[in-house]
Amino acid sequence: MKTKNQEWFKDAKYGLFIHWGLYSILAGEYKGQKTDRIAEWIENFLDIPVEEYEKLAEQFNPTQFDADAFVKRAKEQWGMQYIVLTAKHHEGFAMYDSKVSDFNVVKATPYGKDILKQLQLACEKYGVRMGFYYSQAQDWDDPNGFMQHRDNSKKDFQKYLDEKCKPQVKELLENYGKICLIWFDTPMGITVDQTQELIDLVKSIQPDCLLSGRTGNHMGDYMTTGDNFIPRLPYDGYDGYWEIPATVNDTWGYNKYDTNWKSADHIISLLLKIVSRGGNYLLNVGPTADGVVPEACVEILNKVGKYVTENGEAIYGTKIMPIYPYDIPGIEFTRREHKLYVHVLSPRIRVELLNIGNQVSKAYILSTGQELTYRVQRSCEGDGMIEVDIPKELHGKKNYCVCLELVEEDPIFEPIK
Ligand code: H79
Repeated sequence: MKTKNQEWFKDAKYGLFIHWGLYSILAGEYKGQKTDRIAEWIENFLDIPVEEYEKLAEQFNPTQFDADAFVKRAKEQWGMQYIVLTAKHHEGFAMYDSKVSDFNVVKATPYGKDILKQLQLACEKYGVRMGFYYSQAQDWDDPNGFMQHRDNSKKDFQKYLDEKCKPQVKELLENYGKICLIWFDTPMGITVDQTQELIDLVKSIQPDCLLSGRTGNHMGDYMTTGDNFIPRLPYDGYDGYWEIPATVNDTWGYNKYDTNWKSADHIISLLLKIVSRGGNYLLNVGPTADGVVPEACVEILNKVGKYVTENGEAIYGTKIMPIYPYDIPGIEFTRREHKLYVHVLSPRIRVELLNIGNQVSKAYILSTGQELTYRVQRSCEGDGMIEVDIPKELHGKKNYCVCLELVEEDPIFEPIK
C-alpha cells in the first residue's frame, strides 16, 4: 500500500522527463559518425574510449539554461505536474555537485554550476514535484559499473554499488529537498539483496520517495512500462500506480538529426489513452548542450499544453476507465465520479455513444461551460444510446472536451450482444 504522501502520483498524470548530459554535446554524432540509435547511448554504440568521452566535460557550458523559465513553462504552459531530470545516466556523469565522483558538472566543466540545485529551487518556487533519474547498474565511467553489450563478468559490482551508486543516491536524497521519486533504470544483473540495499537506503532518508518499476527484480513501487510502450488495456496493478516513459521524437538525449517528431494531436491522443488506462505519461525532452529545448519540440508541447491546461479537470485526478466496447475514431474517454469526459479529437457534428446505459443530467463543453442538447434513448436493437449535438461553431474544430454529468457514479458500458 502507498502512503498518503504518495497519492500525488496517481493524480499527476503528466510529467516531464529531461535527458541531459554530456551526450547532448555530441547530439548524435561523433567524429563524423552518426548514430541511428538513442543518442544518450552514443558512447556505448560507437565505442568511444572512456578517456575521450570524459574530455567532453571540458566543453559543457550551457549558458542558455534557465531553470526558472524551464520549470515555469513545464508547469504553467505544458501542464506537467512533476519533473524528472537525469542526475546521472549510463555515461556516469553527475549533473550535480557530487563529492563522491569528480566526474560531475561542478568539478569537471567550465560551467561549474549545479544543475539539480537550480532545478530544485525552481520546482519549489512553482510547486512542481522533482524526481531524478539515476542509472544504478550501468555506469560506463566506473570500472565496476555494468555496460550492456560488454563483458561484465570481471567486474566487482558490489564495489561500485558501495563506493559510487549508494553514496551518490544518498547525496541526492540529502541535499536537494524533497525528492518525489527516483527513476532507476536498466537494473541488469543487480541481485535481490543489492536491490533491497538500495531500497532501504532510499526509504531510510525519504520514506515517501517512490521508486520506479526498474529499480531491480520488480521490487519498485510502481509499474514502469517499456520505453514508449502503452498498455493495450487498463492496468490496475501496484495499487494502480504506473507510468510510461516516452519520447516526442525517437531519442531521449538530444540528437540534431532526429526530426521524427510526433504531432501534437498524436501526443494528446496518447496522453488520453494513458490517462484512461490509469497511468502517468512521463514525456521526455532532450535539451541541447546550450540548455534549450529544440524549437520544434517546444511548439508541439505548447499545443499539447493548451489542451491539457484548458481541460485539466478531465485529466488530473481522473480514475481508471472501464473498457468501452467500441473503438470510436477520434474519441477518448476519461472520468471521475458522476462525470464522463468525452474528448473529441477529430471534427464532428454529433457525438453518438452506443451501448452506454447511463442517465445524463447535463452536457457541456468543458472549457467554456457552453451547454449542449442531448438525447438519452434506446437504439432499435434495444441498446443504450446517448447522442450529443455539437454546436455549429465547433463543427470544423477538433480537440475539445464534452463533459457529460451522469446520474450514476460510474459509466455503465454495456457489452456488445
Ligand atoms: O534513459 C532512456 C534510455 O537511455 C534508457 N531508458 C530510457 C528511459 C534505456 N536504457 N537501455 N535501454 C533504454 C534499452 C535500449 C538498448 C538499446 Fe541499443 C538501445 C538497444 C538498441 C538501442 C545500445 C544502443 C545498444 C545498442 C544500441
